[in-house]
Amino acid sequence: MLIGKPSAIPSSEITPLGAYRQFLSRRRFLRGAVAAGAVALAADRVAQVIEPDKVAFAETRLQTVSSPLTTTGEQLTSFADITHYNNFYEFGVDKGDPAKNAGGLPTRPWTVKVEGKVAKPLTFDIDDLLKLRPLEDRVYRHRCVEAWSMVIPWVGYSLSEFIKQCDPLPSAKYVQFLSYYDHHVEKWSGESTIYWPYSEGLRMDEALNPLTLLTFGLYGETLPNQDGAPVRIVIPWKYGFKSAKSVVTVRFVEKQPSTTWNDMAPDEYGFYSNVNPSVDHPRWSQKRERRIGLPFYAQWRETLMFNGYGDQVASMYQGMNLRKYY
Ligand SMILES: Nc1nc2c(c(=O)[nH]1)N[C@H]1C(S)=C(S)[C@@H](COP(=O)(O)O)O[C@H]1N2
Ligand SMILES: [Mo]
Repeated sequence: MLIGKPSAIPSSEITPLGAYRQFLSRRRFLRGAVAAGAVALAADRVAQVIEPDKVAFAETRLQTVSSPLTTTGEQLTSFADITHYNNFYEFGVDKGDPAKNAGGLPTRPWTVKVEGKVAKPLTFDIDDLLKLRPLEDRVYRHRCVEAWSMVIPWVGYSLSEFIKQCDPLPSAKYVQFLSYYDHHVEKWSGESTIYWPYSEGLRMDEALNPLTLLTFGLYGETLPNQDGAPVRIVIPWKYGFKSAKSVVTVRFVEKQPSTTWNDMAPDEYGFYSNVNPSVDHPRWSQKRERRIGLPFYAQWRETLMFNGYGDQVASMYQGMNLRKYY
């Protein structure tokens, strides 16, 4: 039976994304079959119904190169989990809400405005940003402040490459990122008491650290809306909330910028928010984390200082009391 056909793909080709595509193509086939009517389907019509699936994926496929900054050896979190267990409060407060509600985010046309302490303000079109540097595959551990984690194959290039193009002035000591905000599109944003737009920020050296990724995709494809399309920041040694999604403004500033979670609850969320197993959140421990998607007996693991990226980032915090600057 044709509906069963995708399962004929050899299991060696079933990557987490491959399995997800099979699931989608099966679903699309069913939808296509309904659209074609109850009339018996001619063989060539069936082929057409299946074919567009490949086209749809081809449009979102990104050309990538491998990266020396990738993390290896850990099992990747499945595409399904990465795209259905999200925090994106503009689209609702439950983990499943962004996947359901972010479909209306208008990701084209899209521009990123650069302002503040720069030689001159600039606006970049997303399609030019995509071409600015070769896109790298970078697998990173992703550790949320709520003590869960994933392993995600992101696609992007170092934020530092973008910052070079922005020509910041010597007075620029911090970078602030602002997310897209339109309460007509993001009708769910009223479910929380956040002051929109979502804002995050980094000290300049953190922003320039090669690990900090300007991120356009995951699993080799453009970002799904719920993961922060069309462009987000990823800072693998910090808690997930530092990584602003769907960025529209990059602002270079002299003083530490105000940031969403730090403003909301400064005792719970510091500006730095480096992953640190020895500094607990006031309401829960940060010593351990639950890896999403693993069987329950294998989920819990020790959290690593700087999420395991200490070799590359610890020197930036030398002499700083990380209990005070949490
Ligand atoms: N604009 C915006 N960015 C955001 C958030 C948000 O609610 N809005 N949530 C943050 C939090 S708390 C986390 S843990 C990560 C989650 O990223 P993910 O859904 O891709 O795993 O996005 C961060 N970036
Ligand atoms: Mo988070």
